[in-house]
Amino acid sequence: MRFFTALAIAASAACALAAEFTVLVGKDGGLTYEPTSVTAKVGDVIAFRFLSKNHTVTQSTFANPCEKMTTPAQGIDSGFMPVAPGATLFPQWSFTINNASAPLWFYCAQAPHCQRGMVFAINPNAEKTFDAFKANAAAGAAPSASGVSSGASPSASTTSGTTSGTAAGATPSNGASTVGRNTAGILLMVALSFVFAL
Ligand SMILES: *[C@@H]1O[C@H](CO)[C@@H](O)[C@H](O)[C@H]1NC(C)=O
Ligand SMILES: *[C@@H]1O[C@H](CO)[C@@H](O)[C@H](O)[C@H]1NC(C)=O
Ligand SMILES: [Cu+2]
Repeated sequence: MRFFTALAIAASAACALAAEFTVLVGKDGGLTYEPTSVTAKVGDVIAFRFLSKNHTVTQSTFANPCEKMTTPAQGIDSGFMPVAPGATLFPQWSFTINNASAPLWFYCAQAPHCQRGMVFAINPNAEKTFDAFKANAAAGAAPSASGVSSGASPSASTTSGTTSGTAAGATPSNGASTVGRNTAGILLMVALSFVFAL
């Protein structure tokens, strides 16, 4: 009983502190992620909203910006998210940060968007900066950095855009879903707290 109460409090606290970042993909038809990087902590959700064309959010390493990460683990990948011209519903894909110490690197796999600078970073640092990553992408250059494996540990997991915890992948949802999901999450936490407190 005491354990469950503590658990409920911890769950509520984690929930209250977790932030959600919304990243706009292809805003105004551009080859862009907006913002280009975020600083996130464990539990934060990074939600990508695909606004145009046919882009992806694909995890790479710092050293090889335009290639999907395969080691030390398979990178996560939204897959292609086509958006018809004039669409009013936009696909959304998100995942949760589970290690804020590891910078995470992403690009669009629709050639040649990555080489044109369509890259994104989570928690870049002084040693591995977003600008260096982007320059590397543009150059299509072979890696010069040595710390590949340390920066490339798989520290994000994919989840659907709902609180039901369905398997990884892309869950098309409309533009208003962010608010709905947050509200649902809070309600779920409140419900869990209640159950645990009993
Ligand atoms: C999106 O791009 C991929 C890769 O180029 C392609 O295979 C797919 O057919 C495209 N989807 C649409 C709907 O254009
Ligand atoms: C988090 O990432 C850092 C940097 O890559 C790594 O040293 C550390 O072991 C990771 N922690 C966990 C719990 O995976
Ligand atoms: Cu793209």
